[in-house]
Amino acid sequence: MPKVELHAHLNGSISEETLIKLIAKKPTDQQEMLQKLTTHIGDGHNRTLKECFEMFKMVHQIVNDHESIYEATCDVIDDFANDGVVYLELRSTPREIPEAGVTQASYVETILQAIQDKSSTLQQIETFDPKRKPIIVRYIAAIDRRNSVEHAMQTVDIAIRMKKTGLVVGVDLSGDGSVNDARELYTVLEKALAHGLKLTLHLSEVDGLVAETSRLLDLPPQRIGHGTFIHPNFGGTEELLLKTRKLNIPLELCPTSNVKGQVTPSYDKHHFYSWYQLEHPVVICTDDKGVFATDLSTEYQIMQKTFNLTDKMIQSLAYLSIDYIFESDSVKDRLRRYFEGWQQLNQ
Ligand code: 6MZ
Repeated sequence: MPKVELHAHLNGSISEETLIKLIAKKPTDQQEMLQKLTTHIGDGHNRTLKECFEMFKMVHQIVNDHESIYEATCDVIDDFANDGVVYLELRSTPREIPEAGVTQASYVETILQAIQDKSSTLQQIETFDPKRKPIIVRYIAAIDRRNSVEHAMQTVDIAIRMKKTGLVVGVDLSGDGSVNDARELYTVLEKALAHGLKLTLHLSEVDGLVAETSRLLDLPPQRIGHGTFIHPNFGGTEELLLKTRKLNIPLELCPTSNVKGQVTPSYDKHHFYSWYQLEHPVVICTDDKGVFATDLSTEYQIMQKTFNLTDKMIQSLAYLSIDYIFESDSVKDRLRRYFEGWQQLNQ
């Protein structure tokens, strides 16, 4: 089934295979140490979310120069295309790596180069053809909330500057929700909006962020990452629910991430269904398909099985996700025609 992926962090999405390949290219004295890093959570296993954030830092030790950033981005795009993803919004936090000559700007340029080299043209998203696996890729500049306000402003300025490439579509706020108060980033995020960038914010991924979430919803963002603790059934409040509903802000939901990161006790207790029943827009996503050892097809299958959804319901979820991409109406129309082509062949 063709799909769109709207919530994927680059460094969390790198497969074990790619990381092994990247380690093999490092100086021999580093290889043994890098091979010992734990970068994936297999099925039936889980970690605390804090431990997951440590795993991202381990991946960062492997993806630590222009070459590895480029190669990792290319491989992640290939992985998504092979899983039937036709439109991907990939997000990543621009990282300075002084010892490798990487600046925030060159970090983003490297990713954009990989996107340019790997992305299909819009013309290739025309009629569905099972033999081809086209993919359109866009970039979202991520702000890690553990960094300073100045760092976040630099990220937004780079995104604004590179928007003219047509590949940079938005800004994300992510990172460990228990670190810092994201209300301090309000004006930075406002600037992104003022320059025509879209916003997707990790809101209430963890408990205890009601005041912060309420304030950031005032921006408002065009999409919400996770929103695990927004709905009152899941530790949120009526006010947050009403605000989210009134603004009709789509939620990007990442079931395996939430379960393996111990934010949600089990799939059947995932907040997906409460929003789905309200007919509130939701998009199924992977978050970090590498670290959480999953892919988008698996996430759809898990939701289908857990909540007894029919094939039609699942297909409709995937199709409606097109409405929430950070791209123009003409790109949306093209994707819709492509999905409809698949539906006609699979009725
Ligand atoms: C919040 C997350 C995340 O940016 O280096 N990230 N932030 N919640 C999550 N749920 C599990 N998963 C990943 O990719 C890794 C970075 O993405 C964010 C974190 O800031 C992490 O360091 P990039 O490509």
